[in-house]
Amino acid sequence: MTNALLEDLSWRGLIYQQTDAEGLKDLLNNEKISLYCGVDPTADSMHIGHIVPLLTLRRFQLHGHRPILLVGGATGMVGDPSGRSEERVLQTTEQIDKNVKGIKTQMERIFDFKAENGAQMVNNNDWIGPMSVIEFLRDFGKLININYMLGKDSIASRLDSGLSFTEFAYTLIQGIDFNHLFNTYNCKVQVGGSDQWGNITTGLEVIRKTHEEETKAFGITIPLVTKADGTKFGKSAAGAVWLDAKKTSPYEFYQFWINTADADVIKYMKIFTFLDRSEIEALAVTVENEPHLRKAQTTLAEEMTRLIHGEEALEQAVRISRALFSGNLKELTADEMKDAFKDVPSVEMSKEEKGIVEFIVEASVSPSKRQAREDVTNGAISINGEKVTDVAYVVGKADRLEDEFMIVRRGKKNYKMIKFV
Ligand code: 545
Repeated sequence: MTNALLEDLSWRGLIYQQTDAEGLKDLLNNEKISLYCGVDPTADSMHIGHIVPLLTLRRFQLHGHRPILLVGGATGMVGDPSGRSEERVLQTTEQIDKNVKGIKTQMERIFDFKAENGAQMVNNNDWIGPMSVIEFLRDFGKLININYMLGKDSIASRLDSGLSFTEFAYTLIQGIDFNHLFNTYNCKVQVGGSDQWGNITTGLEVIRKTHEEETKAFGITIPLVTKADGTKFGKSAAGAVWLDAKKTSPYEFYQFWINTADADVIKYMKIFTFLDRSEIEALAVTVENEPHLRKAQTTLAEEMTRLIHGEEALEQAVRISRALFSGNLKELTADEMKDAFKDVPSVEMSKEEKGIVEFIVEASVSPSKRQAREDVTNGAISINGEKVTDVAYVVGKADRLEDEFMIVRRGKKNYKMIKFV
């Protein structure tokens, strides 16, 4: 027998390792389960790499299973050594509390909390926090052999470069979590990125040692998202692509997906969107036959921006993109312009009134007065999307947006942001 959900996950390339593929298939064919994934509050926002396991949990939810979303209020205070070559700096409890809030809000967007199989949010500080050292060592430490722990990648790879006892103990705390959720919610599966394999299997070890022979739990890991050209996934010119709109605006977020290479776009649609197989396969044909239309990229950008930022933010992102493409800036608000031109070169200038020719030379828009005069008369210069063709024009207060900035364009695509000080 096959299982539709697992077949879909494997078609999407979402399965890297499984602890017991046959056993999991039987389980999913026989019952609706609870399953979990954890996120540590090491930052106040997730970036797009972090959400792949959560989106996978959402796929389980769409098939009737119940997702449990764990925020690591306790584990965040310790620090997971998995996938890291250096010891972490401890965070303050205030910082962690703030981060927990940010992450919870972002998780809430992705799931349904009201359905019969509504998502459940938990914080491991609720059961790890009150645990005493003696309880930790006697009830759990005793179950795990040091030799077993030394075999874990996250630990073995750090033995030479250095690993504190604190980070060494991390995997056992995550193991206790899985056991706790197994006991409390009958949670039978943990999902995580490939770096989480060691922590997930520690949990299975704790469950196995504290339960009867036939009790069974499972682990699945998801591969790291890669790019066809070998560069790191999830980075834009400005750095990581965050879910927090204050760190990565919806317009930048939208542009990130729009700029996906043809060689990657179908893979990303499978990993990140909830479009079904036939829709994605139809888009794959357009990438082959009419790549210049960038239909798949547009759909990917729309789906992702709508999911993370909502319909209104998506519409705004599309409006900014269109205005920039057509050069018709007049339809944008001052805020939208600021957002759209965040990455264009900028110069600082004084608020003193100046003739247009002098102004664009000082702003380094045109290289010389002679060229500047020619640019203006030829209609090559515009201010905030409005052509200026009169060499006698005086640039002043009326040209400043919010009395603060201005967008000057020379030719088709050369934009400059002027900031007034
Ligand atoms: C803690 C307690 C549990 C179960 C899991 C955890 C967290 C886990 C971990 N996960 C990573 C993480 O990154 C910080 C996010 C910053 C906002 O450290 N020990 O929390 C990442 N995770 C998602 C994927 C991951 C992983 O959130 O699993 O592989 C990245 O893709 O690194 O009981």
